[in-house]
Amino acid sequence: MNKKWWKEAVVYQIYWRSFFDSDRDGYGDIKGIMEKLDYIKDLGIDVIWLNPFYKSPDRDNGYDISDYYGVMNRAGDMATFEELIQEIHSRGLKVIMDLVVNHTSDQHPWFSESRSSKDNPKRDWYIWEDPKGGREPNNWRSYFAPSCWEWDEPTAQYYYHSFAVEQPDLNWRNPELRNEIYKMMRFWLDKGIDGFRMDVINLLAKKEDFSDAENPNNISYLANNPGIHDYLQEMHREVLRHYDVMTVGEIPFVSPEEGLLYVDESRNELNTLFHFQVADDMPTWDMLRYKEIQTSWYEGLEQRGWNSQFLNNHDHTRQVTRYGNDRHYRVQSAKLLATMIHTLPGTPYIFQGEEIGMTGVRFDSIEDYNDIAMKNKYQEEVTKGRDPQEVFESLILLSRDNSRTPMQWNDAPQAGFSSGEPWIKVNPNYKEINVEAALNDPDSVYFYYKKLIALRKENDVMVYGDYKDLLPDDEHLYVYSRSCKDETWLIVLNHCDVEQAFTLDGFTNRKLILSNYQRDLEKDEEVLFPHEARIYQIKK
Ligand code: TEU
Repeated sequence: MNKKWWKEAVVYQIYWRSFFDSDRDGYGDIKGIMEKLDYIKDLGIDVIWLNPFYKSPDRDNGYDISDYYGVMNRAGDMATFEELIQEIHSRGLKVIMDLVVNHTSDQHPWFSESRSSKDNPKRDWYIWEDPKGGREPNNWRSYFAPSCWEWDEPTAQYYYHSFAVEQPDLNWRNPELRNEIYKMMRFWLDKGIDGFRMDVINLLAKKEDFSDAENPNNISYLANNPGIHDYLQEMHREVLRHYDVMTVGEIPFVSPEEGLLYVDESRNELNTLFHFQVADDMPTWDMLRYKEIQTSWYEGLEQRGWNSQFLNNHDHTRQVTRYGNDRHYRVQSAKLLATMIHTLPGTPYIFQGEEIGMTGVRFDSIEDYNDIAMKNKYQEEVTKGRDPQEVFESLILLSRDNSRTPMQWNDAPQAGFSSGEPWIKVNPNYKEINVEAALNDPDSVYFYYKKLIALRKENDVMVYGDYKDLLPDDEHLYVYSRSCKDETWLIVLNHCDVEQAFTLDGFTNRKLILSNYQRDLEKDEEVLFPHEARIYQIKK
């Protein structure tokens, strides 16, 4: 496969509002990121992905943009952002920004114009429909609301929103709108950023026909509609091909066959993607399903398109809580999951705090939560007459706030995140789990990540090697190889709470390169401890 910097990179996601607060307003900020760049550089990171910091009423934490050319006051200002780009580049790092162009905020001036009258020149920049039989045009749900249609009194029509009511969808059929977006993309690229993480980019095209869905709860009708590839190819022609940048599309509801259409190198659309088969199919760990997903994506994209590897981000419960065992084997299972993500084919992502094994959270009441997805769902269910406590309990495990609590820097009040009142409570376990403690412990999750990242830099086989699952039917062990011309690596993972026997017969000329247990392998190499992970190099 063609070599590219973004294939070899390790990406670190900064959810800035929870990263480091430099001005005591309770929100992390751009200056705060600047103060921590050396920490990120030391870990071995190549690329930083910043969640959106454009001007926004902040109903959906920055994913509701009211001005694409401005910086949210909470985050800082444009001059500070420009300084941040310089500081990032001067350390040899790169930075990609979130691009949120499926929808704007309902406070965006474009939307104010669009809703003002049916003949406003921007009417067609959003999606408007007449009522049908006195109600919504169809039975579709949105991600965050019971209907994807919202009635707007001034012009007596409904507008379409894939997410919250406050996030009207843009109409990508309109060429003027598309050009306006391309102009905005060039504005940021010309400032020197190195690419985009593209929010729900496969939702841009809408169905031609708004007839009812058979099962409105399966909201995949919102995505992958005809026209989407034309828009992305146009975006590539108009903007992306003129810069050496990385693009990663957030692409829900796709199989590997559909995913390939977005990232096939010969199609000139996107470099790589986040698909959500793991997040959507696996509320908790499911080894057989996970292996199936990995194999089918490897085979589906092989030699033609590039995958991304992640188990959590700002929308998903932290991986050691959701997919590991944060109660009895937090450190070991955090290391095992890291081993897996950094040795599977694709670019690995680290979500801030993952590198110290931060966990999900369990607050006492719905009042302590901020997540609009969780709050809207809670309201919807309680309004139906369901027991509020029961509804609350059912929403805790997958609340997006699980990953949004402040970064735990040390054991000082507010975990050293802020000397003000944080916008969301800190996880009470910060006294034990924090960066300072990790840096003082050579066996910490942090130092394990550092080793893994360094290994990836030195060994192309981790990036470009062929992948083969050697035990597809085992429910606990995940054993696979990565191989290049004259080198094979063997990754052995025991993803469960009990020991497992394992034979290394057939792998004679082996050398252990990394493991998450300190023990004498000479004696009992063929027993795998709970959540044990090993990487071997096999010489021909
Ligand atoms: O998320 C979209 C989203 O909710 C899905 O990608 C979801 O995570 C996936 O289908 C798995 O179930 C993006 C942003 O990441 C999120 O924070 C925003 O709220 C949302 O778009 C709207 O902009």
